[in-house]
Amino acid sequence: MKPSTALPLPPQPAILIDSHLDAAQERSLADDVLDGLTRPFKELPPKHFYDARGAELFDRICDLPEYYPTRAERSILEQSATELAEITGAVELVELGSGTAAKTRVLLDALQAAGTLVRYIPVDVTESMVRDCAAELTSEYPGLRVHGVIGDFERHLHHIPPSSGPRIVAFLGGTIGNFPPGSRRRVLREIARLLKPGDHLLMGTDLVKDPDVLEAAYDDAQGVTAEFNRNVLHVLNRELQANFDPEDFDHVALFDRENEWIEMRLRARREIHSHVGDLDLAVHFREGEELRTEISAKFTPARLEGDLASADLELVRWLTDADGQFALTLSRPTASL
Ligand code: AVJ
Repeated sequence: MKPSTALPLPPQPAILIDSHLDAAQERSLADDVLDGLTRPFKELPPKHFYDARGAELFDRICDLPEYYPTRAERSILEQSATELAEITGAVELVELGSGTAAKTRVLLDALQAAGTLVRYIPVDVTESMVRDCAAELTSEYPGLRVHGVIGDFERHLHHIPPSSGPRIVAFLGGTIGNFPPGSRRRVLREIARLLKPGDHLLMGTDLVKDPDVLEAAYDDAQGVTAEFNRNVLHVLNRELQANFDPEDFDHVALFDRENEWIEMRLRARREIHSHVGDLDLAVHFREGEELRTEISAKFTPARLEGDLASADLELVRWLTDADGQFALTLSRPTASL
């Protein structure tokens, strides 16, 4: 072989991590509490479930017999990963809300086998998750570069590094369903801005089905989801010096048939006078009064196509599991006229 005359390039570090968490993140909890707990119908956004304990409870939910979405989505990925790698030819995978990246490995394996994989870009608010998965994946996939972004996908998408070739942006698990319809379209439009021609969005969404099946998935027999729901009160107690007794609240999960979404609520078992220390805020619950903690929208193909179209995305593949419970969609920027 002819000796190269080019100067050796500085070695690319296998792992890069950017953190965008700052005081503004704590501010967001305080603002959401101030806003949400003083409304006529009390409400908190679901993103505050996920402290270390909440993330662990969510992992346990994923293993529950009643909670089918995780298993269904994984089975679709296992079925289709090779085809997805072929269609996209992706050199990099951006994953929004990457968590433990458990299902991600199925995709990385397929991209690795196709010989295109260069870089993985996990985006998550939980710093330890991003760092641990970067360390694990660089050792499991020799040559893989990981550029982790510690941040909130509602606020920090513009910090995602520019693409270095065909990219898949993955938004798995059905998390898009946490946004009510208007915000959902705004979030999708922002995500679509990460895509250039030739890039793809791979998104998981739970599907409309028998309400009994849906309600059981959010109200399991072991009470893990109830604990997950009450965890938001533990977060308020710790982060904002509140004095809620989580056991004063019942877990409620119901399917809203008109809106086709699951709602989780915490219902006061008795009249409650509590206090949020850091905000010097008095919070009153009547007996039976409810705090809405999550909506989880369930989709039909038509709803999903409408949402994608509003973000100038067109469907490339609609993939479901054998029981038709969950959908994984591959879409791409609509070719401009
Ligand atoms: C992580 C938002 C997809 O909505 O199914 C699980 C969260 N809440 N059980 C969902 C959740 C209750 C989950 N997502």
